Amino acid sequence: MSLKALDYESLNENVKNCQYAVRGELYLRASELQKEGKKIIFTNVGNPHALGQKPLTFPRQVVALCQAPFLLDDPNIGMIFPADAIARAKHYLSLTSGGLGAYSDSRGIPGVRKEVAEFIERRDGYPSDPELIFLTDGASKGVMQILNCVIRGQKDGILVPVPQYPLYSATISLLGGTLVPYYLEESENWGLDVNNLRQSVAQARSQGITVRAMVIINPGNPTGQCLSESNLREILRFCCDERLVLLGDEVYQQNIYQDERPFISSKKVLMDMGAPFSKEVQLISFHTVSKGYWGECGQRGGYFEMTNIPPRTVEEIYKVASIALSPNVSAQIFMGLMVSPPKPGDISYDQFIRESKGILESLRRRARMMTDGFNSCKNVVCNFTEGAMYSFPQIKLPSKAIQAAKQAGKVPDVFYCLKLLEATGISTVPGSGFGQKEGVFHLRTTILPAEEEMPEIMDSFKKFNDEFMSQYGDNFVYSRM
Ligand code: DCS
Repeated sequence: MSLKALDYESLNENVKNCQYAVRGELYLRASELQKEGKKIIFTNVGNPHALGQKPLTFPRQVVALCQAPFLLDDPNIGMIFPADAIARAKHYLSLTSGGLGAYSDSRGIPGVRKEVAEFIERRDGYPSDPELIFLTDGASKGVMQILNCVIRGQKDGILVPVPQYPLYSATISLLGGTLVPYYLEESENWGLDVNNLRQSVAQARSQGITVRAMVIINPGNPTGQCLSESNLREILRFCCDERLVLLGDEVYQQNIYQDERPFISSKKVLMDMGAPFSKEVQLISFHTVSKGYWGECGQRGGYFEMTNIPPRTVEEIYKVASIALSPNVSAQIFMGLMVSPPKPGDISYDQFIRESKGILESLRRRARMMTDGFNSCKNVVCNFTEGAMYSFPQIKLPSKAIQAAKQAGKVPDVFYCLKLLEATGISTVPGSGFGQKEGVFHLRTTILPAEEEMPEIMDSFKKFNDEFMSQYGDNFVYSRM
C-alpha cells in the first residue's frame, strides 16, 4: 500500500536529517527522570527565567498595561504603576493599530523599528535606517528567514563555526543546503583563524560547493569567547574578498564578563573600515530579548538589521515575512523597551539599573565559579567564559570509557553526560551536539543556576567526575588537544 504524506517513511528527508541537541537525548532522559521525582538541574538551555532569574520590573509593568489597557482608565492606576510605565504603555499602544491583539506590519511596528535604529546609532556611532530593520519572533526566526533567502540548493554552502549553536546546522539541513565548517581554536581561547576559513572555503569549492554566507556568533555559543576588533576586521575583509554575506549573531551582546574585550558590533567595525568595505560587504546582524539581563526567552522578540542589502532583496524578504503576517506584538514592545530602557531622571531608572546590574554582576561571578570549578577537576579543562551564557569544558575521556560507550551504543560524550545526569541530576548537552574536532570531547552547561546553588553543583560535578575517571581511568597522562 502506498504511503501517506505524513507517514514517517515518506517525510521530507531534510526534516528527518536535522538534529537539535539542545533538546535531544539528554534533555529527554532528564525530563523522564524529573517525572520519576528526581531533582534535575536543567543547564541544557540558556533559559534564564526557568532557572529563577526574575524579570525586570519596568518592562513587565509596561507590557502588563499594554495587555490590559482598561487598567489605564482606572482612577487608582497611579497607585500601582509608576508614571513612567503608564506613559510608556500609552506610547506603545499609540504605535499599534488596535493594541496587542492586532497584527502589525510584517516587518514590525514602524515606531519600534525606529527605536531599534536609534539604539544601533547610539551603540555604534553610525546611522541606522529603520526601513532596514525587521522585527522577528526571537532571533531564531530571523536567522531562518535569511538562510531561506540565501540557500538555493544542496550546492550552496554556509560557513559555520564549529563548535556552533545547532540553530545553524539544523536550519541549513532543513533548507537542504550544505554546512561548511570552520574550526575555532580551543587552545587560542576559541579564537578564529582566517587561514582556517580560507582552507574551509577552498575545500568546499573543490567539492563543487558555492560558499555564500558566513556565520559568526559573538559572543560565542557554546564557546563563550568575545571576538576582538582586529579579528572582526579580518573576517569582514575575508567576506569582502570572497563575496560572502556575513550573518552576525550578536544575541549575547549584553553578556560580557571581562573588561579586556568589550562587545563590539560587526556593523561598527564594518563602518570603521570605511570604503570600499563599508559600502560593499553585505551584513545581517541579529539581536533578541531572550538573552542579556532581560532573559525574556518566552516572549519571542528579536530583530535583524540589514547593511548593504539591495532594496529589491529587502522587498523580497518583506514579502516572505508577510506570509507569517506579523511578528508577536507584545514581544515587539519588549524589544522597544530593551533598546530604550528608563533614562537617568526617570522614576523607574534607579530600580532598573539596580536590577539589571545585579543580574549581570552575578552572571560574571557565576562565569568565574563555573570555569574555576571545571578547571579544578581531573581531566577537565575549560576556557574562561568571556561572554554569553555557557561553559564548554573539554573532557579527556579515558580509552576505557570510550570503549564502554561503544558497547552501550552511545557516542562517548553522550555516555559521559548521561552518567553525569543519572548521578547528579545535572542536565547538560554533549559537545557532539555542537560539533567538535574528531576524538575530542566536551559538554556544554549554562552558567545560569542560582549563584547560591553554584558551589554545590560544582562539588557534585567534581565528585562525579573523580569517580568516573577512577572507574574508567587508564593512568594516562593528560595532555590538551
Ligand atoms: N543565536 C544564538 C547564538 C543562540 O544561542 C540563541 C538561543 C538564538 C540565536 C536564538 O534565540 P531566540 O530565538 O530566543 O532569540 N540559544 C539557545 C541555547 O543555546 N540555549 O537556549 C536557547
